[in-house]
Amino acid sequence: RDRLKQKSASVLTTPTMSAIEHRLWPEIEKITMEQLHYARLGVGAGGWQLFAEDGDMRMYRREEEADGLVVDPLKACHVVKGVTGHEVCEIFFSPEYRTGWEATLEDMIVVEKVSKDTLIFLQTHKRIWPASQRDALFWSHMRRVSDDQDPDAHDLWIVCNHSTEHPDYPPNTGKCVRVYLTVCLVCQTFIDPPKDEDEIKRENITCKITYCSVVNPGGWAPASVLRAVYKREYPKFLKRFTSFCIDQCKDKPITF
Ligand code: 16C
Repeated sequence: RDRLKQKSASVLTTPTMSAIEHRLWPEIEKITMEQLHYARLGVGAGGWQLFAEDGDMRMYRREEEADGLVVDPLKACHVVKGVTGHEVCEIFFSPEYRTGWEATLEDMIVVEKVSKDTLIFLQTHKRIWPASQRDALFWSHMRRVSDDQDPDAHDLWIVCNHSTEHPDYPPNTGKCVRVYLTVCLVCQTFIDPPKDEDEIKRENITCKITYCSVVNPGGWAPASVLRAVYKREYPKFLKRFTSFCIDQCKDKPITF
């Protein structure tokens, strides 16, 4: 634990100055902290139903509708060996990796670079027949949070994505209907300590992942099709994303 704390001391513990000065900052701060709290609540209470299970991966959902549209919240947990929470969050956040793991993506641009830990993305996603194609405009914020809840005080990283507006990219003007999303990925690193004199190797590291998502389809989409699509696509996403992380990190020095 001390070694992990020492390793983490050099990394960012607070958001960068330019993010704090941005017009969206109060919202980014509020939603990110709310999402962290929500992710840590677990699935014991709150009516979560298990819908997918594979190895250490568990996926839960709650059936919910808003204005006749399916908005089922999703919560997933997974345990991945050989990568740190910082590495997993970096890969989820950084635009350079996205096409390597995001299978539903058709196109992506960075609309604004708020700071090195906060970006605004515009994405178009593959069309689901018979609904219209969807796009999403959202800020994405990544940070390390000191963990005062856990007596072991493990390293904790979060990426939070939340829909926003931008005057240059108004919704529903072209062929796409805009979806509205709140997503978070929370990662904790655990080290199974090797003998004192040994350095920490990838085989000694485990990353515990919690992924939460609520997506409002923004317009008509048949409920049965939508539920069938997310039951197939979310497990596919988490398996593909985590194996992509393992593959990206395996020959690189560990980033705590
Ligand atoms: O969190 C994930 N990815 C992040 C980075 O891209 C980010 C993006 C979230 C996108 C949310 C979904 C947008 C609509 C997708 C349309 C689905 C196309 C499926 C095509 C199948 C051939 O936070 C990982 C996201 C993993 C997404 C799994 C799929 C979720 C389906 C939800 C249904 C949305 C409504 C679509 C209405 C037609």
